[in-house]
Amino acid sequence: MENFQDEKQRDLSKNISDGTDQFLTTDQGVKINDDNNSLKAGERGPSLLEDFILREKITHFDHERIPERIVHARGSGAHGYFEVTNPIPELTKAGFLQEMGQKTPVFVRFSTVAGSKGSTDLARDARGFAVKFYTQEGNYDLVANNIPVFFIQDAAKFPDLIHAVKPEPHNEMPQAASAHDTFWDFISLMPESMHMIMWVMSDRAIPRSFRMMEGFGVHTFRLVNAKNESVFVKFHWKPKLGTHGVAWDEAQKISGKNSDFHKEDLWEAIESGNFPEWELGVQIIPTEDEHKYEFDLLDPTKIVPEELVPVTIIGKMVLNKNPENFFAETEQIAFHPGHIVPGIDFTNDPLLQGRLFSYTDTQLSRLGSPNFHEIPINRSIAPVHNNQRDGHMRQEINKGQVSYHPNSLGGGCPYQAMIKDGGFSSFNERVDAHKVRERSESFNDHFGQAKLFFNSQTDEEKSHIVKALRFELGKVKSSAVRVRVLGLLSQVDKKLAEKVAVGLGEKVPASPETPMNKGVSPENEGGNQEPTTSKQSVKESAALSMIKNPTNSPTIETRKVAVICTNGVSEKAVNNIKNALLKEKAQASIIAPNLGSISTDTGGAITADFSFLTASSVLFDAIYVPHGSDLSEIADSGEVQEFLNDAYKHCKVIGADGEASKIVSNAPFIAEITNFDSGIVMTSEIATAGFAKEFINAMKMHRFWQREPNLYN
Ligand code: HDD
Repeated sequence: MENFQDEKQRDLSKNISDGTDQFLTTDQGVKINDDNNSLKAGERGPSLLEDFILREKITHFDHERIPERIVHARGSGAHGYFEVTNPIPELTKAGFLQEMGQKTPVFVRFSTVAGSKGSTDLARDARGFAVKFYTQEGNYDLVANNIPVFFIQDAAKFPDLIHAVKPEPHNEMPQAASAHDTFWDFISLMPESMHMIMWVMSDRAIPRSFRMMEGFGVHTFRLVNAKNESVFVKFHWKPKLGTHGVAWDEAQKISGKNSDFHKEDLWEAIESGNFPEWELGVQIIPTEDEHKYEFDLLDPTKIVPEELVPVTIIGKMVLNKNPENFFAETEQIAFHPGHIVPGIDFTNDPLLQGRLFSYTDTQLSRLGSPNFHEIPINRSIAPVHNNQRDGHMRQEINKGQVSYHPNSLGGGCPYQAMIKDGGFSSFNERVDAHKVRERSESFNDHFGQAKLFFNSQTDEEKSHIVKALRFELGKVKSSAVRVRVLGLLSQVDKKLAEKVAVGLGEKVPASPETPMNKGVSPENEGGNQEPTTSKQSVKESAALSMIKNPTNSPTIETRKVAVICTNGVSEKAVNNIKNALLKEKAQASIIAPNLGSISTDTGGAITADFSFLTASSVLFDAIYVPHGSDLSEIADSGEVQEFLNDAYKHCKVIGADGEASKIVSNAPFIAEITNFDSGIVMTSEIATAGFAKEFINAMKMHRFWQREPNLYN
């Protein structure tokens, strides 16, 4: 079909309702004459039951809420398209991956995991990265996270994991936080979680933006080609803007200043035409290599290091349209790892197998009916015909006498599709085994890749992990739990455990306490579940570090700079930086003591975007104080000091030129700094191109983490 990219928008347009220039009506289409007063017996009398307008309005209101998702309740969504840049027909028959330049509409929902719908975007947490591809062969969902591994190996533990991380049941605290006893109690007894723990304690768990996150399908899936040959595959999304995080202190402050920080960032980027973009990569593992590695491909707590199997880019995804309506689209979208199309198939990963049950099941209580596939955002673009019938809120009007197969009365319709006609057939993997409630011994290495991850981090990143663990475990009241976790950490890296222990005032146990000799289920009679650490064939992997990540290209596209201005500011200096930033597709916002206009040195006026009351350093990537801005005019408030102080503390670029450079250098805490790093850009000259260039080059470094004391040293 021509321009298939827009097919989902055409499909959705059938349901879009626009009240512009229309009368207000009841749900039955009756025009309403008075929407302000209920019907009463006399103007001061009681309301009348017969007031169908009042009853309808209030009844609808009373039932507006639906249950939030049990996990991933808080999300932000966007429309876009996926484009093939490197077709792989030799590997898969999936129709949407066959031709160069082929475009498929998508809807993406990003989410936090643990928090409620109204919680903060900046919680320390994994992020959901779920993509629905509306392909011509039906919907394909890649229900991914921004972390390539998971806490647990078997879906049987998922309810326990989520119960442990959610607010504690007796007092419903804390919200959107893993820093509490039940979470760490569970983790301390689940050595298999150690690899994922390393990731969630890293800055991956506090992204700068959804647009600056990687995405991972986690499980090993299968691709199947037209000859019914299969390979294993791991999916990767690589963001065009690089993978970046914020500082933990900053994350906590953002949560107070703007808990919609990520939601707003995504929305504004799309509204301003800065369409977020990711490449889709695949790691292909031939079937014969299934047992080649020191880890099991079916174990979702393991990655396949890129050094062993490189990532091949096959396409890109661009998000170019915000939803019309949050509830109708972002809230009602229903993802499911079981929504696959011919050419893609599952593996026996026990976590994936359990997910295949859970997702449809949860929609039944969340969306209330097996007809959730008919909701516009969930509706397939490919035609849907089957003998599923009726149920709450059924939209489709199925014609005819028959609703069963096989039938003769309906001419055998709808009929089954041959494989050559695109009929789905599962990959005919041979399975010959005893029924057992056991875990494979090949899943026992719980520390090898946790070590690999930790060893792949820079010193600054290791220090952040120490700090995160000190924070998280520092909130845990039970000393026994803290010590058990230290025992597990010591299996990953002894020094890491010791450094964390210092912050907790605890001692690392000489030998790990409970779980080491017992495994996941001590009572289990079958199988050896003794945790092990396999020798890793890859010792370090740059792709695991956000700082060393080879895909991070130096760009400041869409980054935000706070330009601090007071009356008398140099117009030339402001325009110099604004224009230079614009060329790099970054943005400058004017922050002033008050909203309204500021007079410039040339008698002109600049409009303030924010006042100090409505802005904060944590909402920006860098700060610039232009020549002519007289901070002493506003210094009393302490707000400017806080602005600069936070920017420094969060390792951001601070720039000032002309007279402002003297004022900033003399600011109390900056005056104490003995060694300026290249993130502090000061010059006594005014508005030079060289200054703007230096400022922008510093911003391209993202952060100057070396400013912080290193807790791992
Ligand atoms: Fe899940 C939602 C990702 C394991 C059960 N999951 C959900 C979403 C994402 C993931 C991104 C939000 C989708 C949306 O935006 O609507 N989940 C994952 C990943 C996992 C994973 C990457 C491990 C590799 N999940 C997992 C397990 C189970 C579930 C093991 C259950 C056995 N997940 C659910 C769920 C949710 C869900 C309860 C809640 C809302 C929903 O499905 O639609 O069924």
